[in-house]
Amino acid sequence: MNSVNSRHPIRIVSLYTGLSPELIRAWEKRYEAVVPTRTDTGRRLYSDDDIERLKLLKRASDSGRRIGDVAQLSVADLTDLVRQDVPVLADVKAASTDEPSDVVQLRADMMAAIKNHDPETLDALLHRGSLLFTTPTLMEDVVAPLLRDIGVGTRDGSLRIAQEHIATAQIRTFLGAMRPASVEFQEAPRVVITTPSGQLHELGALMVSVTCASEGWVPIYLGPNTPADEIAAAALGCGALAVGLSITYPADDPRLPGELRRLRRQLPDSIAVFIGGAAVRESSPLLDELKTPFLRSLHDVRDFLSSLRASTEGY
Ligand code: B12
Repeated sequence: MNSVNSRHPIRIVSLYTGLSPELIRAWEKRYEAVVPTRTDTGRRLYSDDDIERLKLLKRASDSGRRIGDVAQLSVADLTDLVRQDVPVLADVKAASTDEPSDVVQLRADMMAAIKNHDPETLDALLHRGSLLFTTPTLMEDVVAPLLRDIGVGTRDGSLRIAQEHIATAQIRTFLGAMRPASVEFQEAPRVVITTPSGQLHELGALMVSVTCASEGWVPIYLGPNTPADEIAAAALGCGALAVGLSITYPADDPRLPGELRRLRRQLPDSIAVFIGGAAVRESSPLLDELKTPFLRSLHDVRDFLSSLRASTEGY
């Protein structure tokens, strides 16, 4: 490796790749996936090639590859593998609902901790998840299904409200602490994230924030239940390129269409608005009217942000 070219500290690498610093260090320690040069004081410095390699490893891991199986492949072999995996993965997902056993086990352990009224163990398991999986996988395959199971549990009586509250509070704290990686990076594009007035469920919005940060954006998180005028003022005030909204419940709030229209009216066309969440339907005339794409999942957020970035940066 060319040491002159090794100039990126781990926080910046985390920003570019969407991998947490902990996961990058764990992949180095366990598999020597990428071994950076060190400064005289022992700080890690990564080259552009290292970043490229880590991005490919992340794609392979997102496709379900075990990192130990791919860590030693050359960049050319990794590129081929990642290309092959895209159609294969789509077929596998269409054909089967089987989940990897480590995901299922982690969720089961988390649910056991919740049933034991044990937020510390839940927190430790969430951190373990952040070392095992990339951010979108942790959100889509672990945290979101866990929250759905919690919702089912409180409905069928297998979980008490207090257990749901323990879980929600811990997950909220965990997600809130996952976002700072990009905040120091002044040139990164900004995205304002919130839920509109009347929408009190905020974990979807927090997951969108974490996903944006893992894609190299700086999320400006406003918390839940924000009036349209305030969202618009925040977006204009911080020079955001986009506003992301999460809508969970209620789906039929009569104030909501007016709020969304009011927001869109106050923003210039250069600021994109994207909306998602359990209460948003694909063929909604309101989305068409607002010229807002329907995004189903956090994976869609990633694709949306990269196309937005490409269109605004002209590459
Ligand atoms: C935690 C929780 C609460 C907490 C919220 C705390 C907080 N700080 O957010 C509290 C206790 C306050 C609460 C209150 C209530 N809740 Co509640 N709650 C939940 C629970 C368990 C999790 C919600 C959550 O955060 N889900 C996780 C998110 C991440 O899931 P999601 O919205 O599906 O998001 C996914 C996608 O949609 C997408 N996504 C989300 N946002 C976005 C945004 C973009 C841009 C994109 C692209 C994608 C995207 O990504 C996620 C991952 O795949 C759900 C159960 C469930 N099934 O979700 C019930 C649930 C949402 N609650 C429900 C209800 C009924 C209530 C109450 C009315 C209960 C009551 N009787 O008081 C109140 C209503 C409060 C109010 N006025 O709004 C119902 C809603 C039923 C419905 N849809 O009609 C649910 C589904 C539980 C159930 N009964 O099955 N709740």
